[in-house]
Amino acid sequence: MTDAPRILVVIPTYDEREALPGTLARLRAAVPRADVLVADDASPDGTGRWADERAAEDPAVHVLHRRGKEGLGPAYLAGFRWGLERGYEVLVEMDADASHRPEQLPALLEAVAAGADLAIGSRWVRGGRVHRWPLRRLLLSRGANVYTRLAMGLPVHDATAGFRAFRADLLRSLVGEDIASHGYCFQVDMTRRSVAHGARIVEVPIDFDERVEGVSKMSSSIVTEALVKVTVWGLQHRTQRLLGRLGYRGRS
Ligand SMILES: Nc1nc2c(ncn2[C@@H]2O[C@H](COP(=O)(O)OP(=O)(O)OP(=O)(O)O)[C@@H](O)[C@H]2O)c(=O)[nH]1
Ligand SMILES: [Mg+2]
Repeated sequence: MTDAPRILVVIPTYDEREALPGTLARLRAAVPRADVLVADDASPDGTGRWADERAAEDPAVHVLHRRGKEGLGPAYLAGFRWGLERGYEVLVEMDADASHRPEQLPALLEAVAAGADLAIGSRWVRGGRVHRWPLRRLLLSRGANVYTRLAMGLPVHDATAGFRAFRADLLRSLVGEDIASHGYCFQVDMTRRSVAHGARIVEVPIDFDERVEGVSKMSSSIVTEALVKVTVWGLQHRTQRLLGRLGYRGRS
């Protein structure tokens, strides 16, 4: 990688007309050298149209229009493919709702520059904080991460985090795989696949802010998908470990 890698921040959006303008302005100010791709799922509130107008004014801003709401995972995968095809060397995930502070992106980029293949903006390492979250959300995130760690043995404290920077080489291997996760578990899926690839993963403490504009897309089906998949992956992980101990190495 060169001294100044080409950076693309992918922001998936669905009905973020209220939140996106502020997030984008902060991002462009915080890391002016990063390009931005808004991956919009045909938001009924006109987010995609607004992003087009913004892109016409600012050559660093791009928009990927998708046909309809398919969830976070497919929007990110499409955004990553778009970026990899265009030669970006570091690709970033960030929410539109300013829960991830653009001002903290440089810390993630520094971790990648220092050798990480994947830098995760983590709420659940020393120095990480969550602001203005109701107890219910705190328990859900904390519980999901403890369960994920125990079930799957992942060496990561915030496996559901959505503020991440990937080195392109790692991401190129991941997007070639069959990733079918839609909601939160997309993040867990990407984490476990990164671990399986032997990626160097660094967790960087961040401040996570509750959204103040727009509405959450969190739903019970997203939580259920995550619970079911993490349980299945956890069982697979344990079975493989057991078979390994018994001397079965599987096909290679
Ligand atoms: N393109 C696309 N983006 C989505 C979809 N669902 C959620 N997003 C975006 O993904 C990001 C995270 O979604 P949020 O609604 O903030 O979900 P969350 O952060 O888990 O929930 P809150 O903490 O309640 O905000 C936001 O930028 C959303 O607009 C989707 O189906 N398609
Ligand atoms: Mg959010």
